[in-house]
Amino acid sequence: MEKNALIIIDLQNDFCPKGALPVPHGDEIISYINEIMPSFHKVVATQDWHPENHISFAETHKKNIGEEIEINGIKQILWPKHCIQGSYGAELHKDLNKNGIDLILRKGTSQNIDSYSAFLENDKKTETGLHYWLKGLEIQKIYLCGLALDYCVYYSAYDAVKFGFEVYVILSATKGVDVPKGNINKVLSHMKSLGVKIIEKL
Ligand code: VGL
Ligand code: ZN
Repeated sequence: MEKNALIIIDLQNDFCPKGALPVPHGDEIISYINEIMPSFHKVVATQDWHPENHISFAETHKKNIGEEIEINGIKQILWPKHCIQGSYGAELHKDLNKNGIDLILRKGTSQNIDSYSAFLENDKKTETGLHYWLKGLEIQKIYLCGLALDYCVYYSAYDAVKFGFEVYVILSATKGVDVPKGNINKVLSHMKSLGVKIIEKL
């Protein structure tokens, strides 16, 4: 039988309502995620985990939130400070069932490069190592959920396809920010064109 894994992207306080970079209704997917966890051979949770003066923070550059800059040829949207290493905002949401998680992977830990994807940093070269772990366990199908659909979930799906996994995105277990407006529909069509299977529920 083919082995599958659930990858829960960035279900952290800062991406939930009242957080520093809130995804609308981000916390409403948690109970469903807890419910489906037992259906997978392995469950991975990622944590966006940035140093204080991370390159992705508007404050680091004394620029405005939402501006886009280019550093070493890599486009970077500037975000409010979020998911600072060791902070409350960086913790996984308290309602997420931690006992069901096999691996917690931290990303975006280097000062000078962001990492939306759970697989590759934003230079599209530096590996997090997650694909080795999954391949080492002979996992072929991966199911993505979590926050935010049009950023970290999307980039993770993109790379997962490139690494040769069969990739699913579970819509009722993810929420997006839709920034800029229309972004969610744009990434959904792009993922479909890449062969990602967009499903409503498990
Ligand atoms: C994310 C923006 C900045 C995400 C992380 O988890 O989608 N978005 N850092
Ligand atoms: Zn981030």
